[in-house]
Amino acid sequence: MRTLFVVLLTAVLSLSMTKAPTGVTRTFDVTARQFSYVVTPFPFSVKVGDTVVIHATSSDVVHGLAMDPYVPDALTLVPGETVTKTFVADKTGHFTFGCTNFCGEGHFFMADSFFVYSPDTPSPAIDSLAPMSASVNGALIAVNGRNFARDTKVRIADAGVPSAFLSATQIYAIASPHAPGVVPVTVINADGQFASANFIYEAPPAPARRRAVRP
Ligand SMILES: [Cu+2]
Repeated sequence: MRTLFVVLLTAVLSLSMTKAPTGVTRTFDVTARQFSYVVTPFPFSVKVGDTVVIHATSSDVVHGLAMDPYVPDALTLVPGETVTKTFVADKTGHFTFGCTNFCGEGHFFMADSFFVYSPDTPSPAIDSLAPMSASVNGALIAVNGRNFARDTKVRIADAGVPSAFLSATQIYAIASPHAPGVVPVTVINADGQFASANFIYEAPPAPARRRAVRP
């Protein structure tokens, strides 16, 4: 009994000295195509200690995927097949992954980024958008919030947009023309932490119908 207790105590002590796993699992789909990767959900970033599950495939030719140190043995991505890789993101940083299977003339530029952030670094937050909606022609939007930085990037409707950093609490971004609907506005800091808010593209008013005039 005492031995068991000592073993348990040792286990607890050694756990507390390493980066405690968060117990959170984050799953991402990665699709390779000539000559880039599409990652959903985006951004491809997790908190240190999270377990990461990648389901990877290709939509055209055979590609590869390797990332130091998390995917040391390159995955081979064959169209129509999905490979799964699971790891614990136990180091913070910005990690580059790239194609390891020659896939055409853009092969050597086929790379993307993965971020592991520390919960000790302040996360960006969005408090409001002004305006909160616009016509389908787009608009200049003030994104009001906290912990923005000069290298904070803005995405609207899942595409990067031009933006101007004014202060830690305000960034201007350009919402380009878009079909009517609700789209996410996402701010992403350099360490991969992000925040989103909804923006509305309003449908143009329906042409006024003539009312039947009763005699
Ligand atoms: Cu490739």
